[in-house]
Parts: sequence; structure tokens; C-alpha cells
Amino acid sequence: MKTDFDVIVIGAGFAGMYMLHRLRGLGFSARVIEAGKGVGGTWYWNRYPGARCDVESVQYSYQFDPELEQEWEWTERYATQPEILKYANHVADRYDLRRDIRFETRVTKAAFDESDKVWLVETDKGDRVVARFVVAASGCLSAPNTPRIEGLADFAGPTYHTGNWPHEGVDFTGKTVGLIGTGSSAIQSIPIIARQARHLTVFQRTANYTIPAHNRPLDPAYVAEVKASYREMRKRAKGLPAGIDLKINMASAIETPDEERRRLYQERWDYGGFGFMAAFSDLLLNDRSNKTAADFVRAKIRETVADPATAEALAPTNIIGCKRLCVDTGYWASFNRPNVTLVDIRDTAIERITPTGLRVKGTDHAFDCLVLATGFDAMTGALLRIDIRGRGGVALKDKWSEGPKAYLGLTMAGFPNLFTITGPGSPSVLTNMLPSIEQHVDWIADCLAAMRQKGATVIEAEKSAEEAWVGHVGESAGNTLRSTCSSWYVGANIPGKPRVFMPYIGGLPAYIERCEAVVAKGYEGFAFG
Ligand code: NA7
Repeated sequence: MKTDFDVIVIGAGFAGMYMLHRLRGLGFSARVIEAGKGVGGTWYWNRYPGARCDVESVQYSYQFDPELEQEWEWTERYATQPEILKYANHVADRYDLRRDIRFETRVTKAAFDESDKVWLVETDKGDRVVARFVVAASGCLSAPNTPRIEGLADFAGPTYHTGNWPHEGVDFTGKTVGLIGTGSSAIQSIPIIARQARHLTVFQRTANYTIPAHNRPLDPAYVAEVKASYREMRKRAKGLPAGIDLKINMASAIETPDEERRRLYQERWDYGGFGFMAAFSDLLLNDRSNKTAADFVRAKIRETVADPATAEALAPTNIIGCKRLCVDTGYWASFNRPNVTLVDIRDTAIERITPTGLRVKGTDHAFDCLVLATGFDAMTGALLRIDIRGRGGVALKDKWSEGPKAYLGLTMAGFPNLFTITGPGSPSVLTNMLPSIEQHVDWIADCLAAMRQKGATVIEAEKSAEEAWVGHVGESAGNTLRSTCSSWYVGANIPGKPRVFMPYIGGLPAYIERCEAVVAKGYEGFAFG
């Protein structure tokens, strides 16, 4: 069968854009298929008020081209969604990417044809495209989770999902708003919605930990300093588990004297951001150590929130850092506003949405607008919403019925010539996504170039290599406290989803080392045809 392209790339977020750039550089023909009207992926869809990245802007950026690094100017410590989207568009323009992207088109099906060893890709616009390879750059947090709450369709007012926010924005001035969720999207948007709305009612199922961002405009002298030392900073970051350049204190929390421990937590709290969890090296390994950090944050909540009952309800009871830590600007203080009410629903699920609001514990809450800050079907959702079929017509959803199985988070046995960028089993969401994405893309690009050189047209993960990697991913997760709570890392937010810790927790350096060793050993664990 004649191929239309060497490679079809699904998605034009940061992964898909860089993949296209690398493929072009190698002389492969490629077409990117993107559901949105523009590039940016996550940053295209998540336009809710207050959306910003919680990795510092100078680190959450591409590093493949020093000229791009030098010409782009970040303006804030943590970049807003509009600024990151502007950056994505700048990259698309700079490398002339748009001419190979088909926008407003969603891939609906991808099936491997065993006789011709090609993929047949179908879209919601009726396209049927044939390609040798498919690269799924479809994102880890890109399939919004709309909760299955009875009556959702009956609500008379507008309903907004944070992960699919109207492009024209929403003005809540004078409105009463009900908001479900207290994850990162809620924690970022609540302070802003609270300032606009007449009244905001927040429905909280699980209280969450958040660390102040202490966001600020970037001082030009600091930016110049970063630009002069980008290479060193990127190198330091790549050598650390999360791919973020931050200082990790190697001491144990529980073995540090109380006063010194408090001083160190306070120092990190005052600095702001994720670095709080690097105050000690054993916070996710030892529950007694973890409790010292959790107690510190709980004390901050009680200091900040005036009403003791609200403070108590907002104080999380689980392991800090087990669910993804949040970074905020004025979250706790929002609950001191007279127009904000917290409704704790940890013991009783929402009964139903009604035309005028929702009912929980037999009480009706009325509001004009409903905000669903209810997250995503993480890591597997975007892939499983496509009908992907490998050898023998086997559906990916059947292969993954007990949880995702993939070799290095990059490939799957039974699905030749299909690559996933930051797929399940890769460090992905536990790391700074940009360096992780670049590492994956480079690995795939180098692999395709190596195949071309040796005249191979098919690559497939061996089942035994996949099983060993899946086993290693599971074992690594079992060694930390991170797999112990009901987070989206384990699929707990989606009813019926298999409970498996999906990302690889071994850290970026160990993962990169493994990927490089696989290549050095002639693509160990892969069969070529
Ligand atoms: P999250 O972190 O998954 O948060 C979703 C929130 O919505 C969370 O508090 C959930 O409670 C809550 N939720 C979900 N379904 C329901 C139902 N049915 N009833 C009540 N509450 C519900 O998503 P975000 O968009 O905030 O953040 C996702 C990631 O994006 C974040 O980690 C960053 O990486 C950026 P739960 O905790 O499940 O009890």
C-alpha cells in the first residue's frame, strides 16, 4: 500500500511540534493532526482564569535550539497560560510548522495493517491517511474528565470545564458560581473567580496541599544571568529526578532537630513552589518524615483561614506530595472572603445536579454557573479515546484492560511502529514536561534514522522487555508513598479505571540512562523487521 507520509503525529502541543521539527530535519515526511484550531496542546485548551505553569518559566521551555532560548523573553517567574501559548505560537512561526499541521481534526482510529506494515489513520473529518509510523503526542492531561453526576445535562445555566475553557473567556461579575474540585486547576482559578463572582461555592471531595508561588515579574538582570548560563542550568536539571533545577537537601526530615526542620520548611515556604518537597530527601519515603511536612502546611492553613471549621475542612489528611502538589497565589485566603463558601463533600457524593444548582447531603445549593475543575482521564485517556488497533486487530483498550503496558513508556508489544511521547511507564508527569518531551522526541527521531540506515521498516517492543519494564515501573512505585493515595497517577479519579501507578517514578536521570543503554545494546528489547 502506498504511504501518504512517513509519519503521522497526533497532537500539536510541545511534543508534536518538536517531533515535527526533528522529523523534517531528518528528511522524513510528516503530518501532524491536531484537534484544536491552533498549536499549544494543554496551553491551547486550559484557558481558565489563573492558569499558569507551576514549573518556573525559564525551565519550562525548549532547550533544543540555543537561539530560541536567547531570543525568547519570559516576563514572570511562573508564566501565565497566555504567555506560554504565545511562546508555542512563536515556535510554530519560527520553524514554519503550521504548513504540516492539519488543525481542527481529531484522529478517531489508527489500525496497523500487517500485510503492508503500515498504519491506516482515520479522522473525524473523513480523512484516511496511510503512514509507516504513528507518533502519539496526544498529552498526559488532555482528555477532560466530566464526572458522571446524575442530572448534569439538566443544569439550566452555563457549565464550564477548566480543561476546555471558552476562548472568549468568562466574566463571572455579578454571578453566583458553583465549582466542583480542589485540584490544581481549582486552586489556581478560585482566587480569581472569587474576586469576580457575587458568590462562589466550592465543593471539595479531597482537601489538597498547596505551596505559595510567590510569583513575580522577572528582573531583566536575572533573565540575562539565566541566558548566560542556560547550558549549565539545563545540565543540572537533567541530573535531578524531576528534571527541574532546584536544591535538594539530602538530610532526613525525621532525623533533623525540630527547630532546624521548621526553619528549613519556612525557608522553602518563603521561597515558594515545588522546591518545598525537596526540603528533605525522605518526604516521599517515610511517612513520619512526610507528616512533619504535612503538619507544617496544615499549620499554615490554620494560621491563614479565619474560620476554624473551614480551616479544618481545608486541611488535608493524606500524604503530602502523594497527589500532585499544587502551587498557588492566595488560595487559602480566598476562603476568608464573605462571598466564598466551602462545602465539604468527602463523606457524601454529590447526589445530583439540578436545573438550579446541585444537591448534596439532602441540601440544595443554587448558583447561576457551574465550573467543573474535575481534571482529566490522565495518561491513558487521550490514547484510549482513539480506536487504536495493533496486530490481529487487537484494540489498545483490551491490551490495557488491567492497566497500561508499555516498554519505556515509548512503545507497546503488538503495536509495531507506534510510539508514544511521555506515555504510561515514562517519567512524564513526575518531571518537568519540556525536557522529558525533548528526550523522548530525540530518542524516537534517532531510532527512525537508525532504522532507515539499516533498512528496517518495522520496530516492535518484545513482550518480555515490556513485561520487565512494567514490572520495574510497578516495583519502583511501590517503594514510595506516592502510590498510596487515590490520585490520578493511579487512575483513582475515573470510576472503573484500573488502579495502576502509571508514570515511572525512578527519575529522569535513571530513565535517560536506561534509554541510552537500550540503544547502546543495539535497541535491546526491540525486534526489527
Ligand atoms: P485534578 O488534580 O485531577 O483535580 C480534580 C478535582 O476534582 C479533585 O479535587 C477531585 O477530587 C475533584 N473531582 C473529580 N471528580 C469529582 C466528582 N465526581 N465529585 C467531586 N469532586 C470531583 O485536576 P486538575 O485539572 O485540577 O489538575 C490536573 C493537573 O493539571 C495537575 O495535577 C497539574 O499537573 C496540572 P479527588 O481529589 O479526586 O477526590
